[in-house]
Amino acid sequence: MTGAQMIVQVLADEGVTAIFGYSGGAILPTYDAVFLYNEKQAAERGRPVPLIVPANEQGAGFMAAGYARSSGRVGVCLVTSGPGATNTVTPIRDCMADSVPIVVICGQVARAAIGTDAFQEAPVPSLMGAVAKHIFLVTDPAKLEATVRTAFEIARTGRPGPVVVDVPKDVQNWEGTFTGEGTLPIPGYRGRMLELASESLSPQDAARFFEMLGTARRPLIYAGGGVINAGAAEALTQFALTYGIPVVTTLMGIGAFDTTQALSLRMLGMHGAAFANYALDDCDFLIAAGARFDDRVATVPAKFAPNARRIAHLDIDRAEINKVKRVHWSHVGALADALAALTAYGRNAGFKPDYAQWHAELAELKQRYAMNYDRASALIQPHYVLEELNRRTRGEAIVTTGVGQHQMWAAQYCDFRAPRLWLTSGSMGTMGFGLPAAIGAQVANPNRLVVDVDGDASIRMNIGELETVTTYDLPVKVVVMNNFGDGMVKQWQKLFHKGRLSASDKSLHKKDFVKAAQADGFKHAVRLSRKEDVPRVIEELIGFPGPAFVEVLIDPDAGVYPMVSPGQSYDQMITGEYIASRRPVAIKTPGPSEMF
Ligand SMILES: Cc1ncc(C[n+]2csc(CCOP(=O)(O)OP(=O)(O)O)c2C)c(N)n1
Ligand SMILES: [Mg+2]
Repeated sequence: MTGAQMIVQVLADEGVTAIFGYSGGAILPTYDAVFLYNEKQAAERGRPVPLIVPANEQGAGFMAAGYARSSGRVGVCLVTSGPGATNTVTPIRDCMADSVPIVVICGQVARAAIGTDAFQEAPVPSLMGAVAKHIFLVTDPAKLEATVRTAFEIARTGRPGPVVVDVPKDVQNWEGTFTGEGTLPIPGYRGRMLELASESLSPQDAARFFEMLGTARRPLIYAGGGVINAGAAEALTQFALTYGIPVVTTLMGIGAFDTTQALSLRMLGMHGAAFANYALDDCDFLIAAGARFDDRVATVPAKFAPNARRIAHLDIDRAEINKVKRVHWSHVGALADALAALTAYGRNAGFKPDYAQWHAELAELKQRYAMNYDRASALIQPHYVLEELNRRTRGEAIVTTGVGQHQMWAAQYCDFRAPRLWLTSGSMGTMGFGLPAAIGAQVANPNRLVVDVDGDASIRMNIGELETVTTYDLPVKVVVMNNFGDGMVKQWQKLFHKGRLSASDKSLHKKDFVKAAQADGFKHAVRLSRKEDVPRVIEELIGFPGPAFVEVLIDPDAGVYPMVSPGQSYDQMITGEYIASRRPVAIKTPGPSEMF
């Protein structure tokens, strides 16, 4: 086999069902090998591995990410050297920051040309080394097969993340024997993984945990994306339901616990529900699971969970323990096992807490500080559109987003009954994520409803991928919330820059989104501009049997509330005009060091 054929065979052996990528000189041998592999599969009625070609490699990276986030399987991206590779830097960093497993295979110039500023040469190892979980430059062709296999192992194990394999063109053209097995010796990493696997929660640790839980009156689970990545949503749900412990999630943790459950308090943080943030303020025992106290949640670590006498933290990554907030109990290891062990320990010990008082307090918080918006407005409020969408999807659709206000409204107003349905760029907050992520998710889940709730500015970033949707006839539904600009930026400018809308207003921009979608082959592309049409237009969008697009002209001044400003504590949360507040607060302008 050639090196290129070995790469493709390992991808097939790893169960890869789609490759997202764009060809070019330095990766031509591997694209040819994909062609030959698929031709053979077709002839033998085997399983071809379809290639999905984006408009831009950034799109391919986010497609691989959408595939991985929605399925839990490793996404694969195949690109050429130089500009092909550098176009994937943003999705690679995005995957790293949100712990998403992808493998990116880049062509590289031939070994002899490396370092000569050859045509389409880029220093991929040093560029990607700074943003990926791991990077391999394959200089010894005899190690190519094992390297690609090892890339998958590293991407999916421990805290998942992106792995890059940089393969010089002459290594792809090299011929050798495919062994069908074997990985690289990576004793340090593998040793840590073995150690993690052996770290089961001891009865002593469980006993200490239940001592704390036993004295708590207001326990609260704070669940992050790690719960989803670890496949621990079911174990978390069992744990919460067994003892009646309410759950708040981070943006990344949405779906780790069914948002329609009575014990769900939805999302906390900068734009979390007021009742979630107040519950966090009130809790006396905080149980953090697969969450990392990031600055959009623990804005001021010292004032985060001020009444929690104890904090427990479960995570796969030891580096997260005590990183931001000092905790009193921690467990590093596989989350599902640890949560199941806690559930079992308490059951065996006959632990039957009574949190009725806490539940009553929370029910009141939920009612008094419920999400709300300007329902009487003649303009289309984005929240209303999302409520109508949610009525039809019933928490079972995959929803992707861009970044900005529309992302936060979707997080606040859509239900998610299971993990891996809510796909958003959390840590990096990358505009342009929504559309390609929806494509990847639809490829991984051909029979699911996939909706991209996007912003007018975010979708512009990867708008070329509209054509990718129709090229592959993917029934993705796109909802663009058009507020004629960078709404989230405008919101900050109104709050903190005296309303000077520097470079964020797009009301004079000329794009006709409907025509753009039509030009890219959408058979269903409409503009929604009247409030009374919202239910019908959403119904028609969801019901359309193929790619469908709607541009919604929303109230350009709609704001995202609640909002915890940088440098503020949860009790200083601004809830806006339509959500009640425990104590109405004047807006404080953050100092320069606190911005973003
Ligand atoms: C690639 C990238 N560039 C810049 C930003 C900074 N930013 C955050 S939100 C936002 C505005 C997004 O506008 P839009 O997509 O229309 O969403 P809206 O807030 O209007 O709903 C910007 C510019 C970003 N998050 N990502
Ligand atoms: Mg906008």
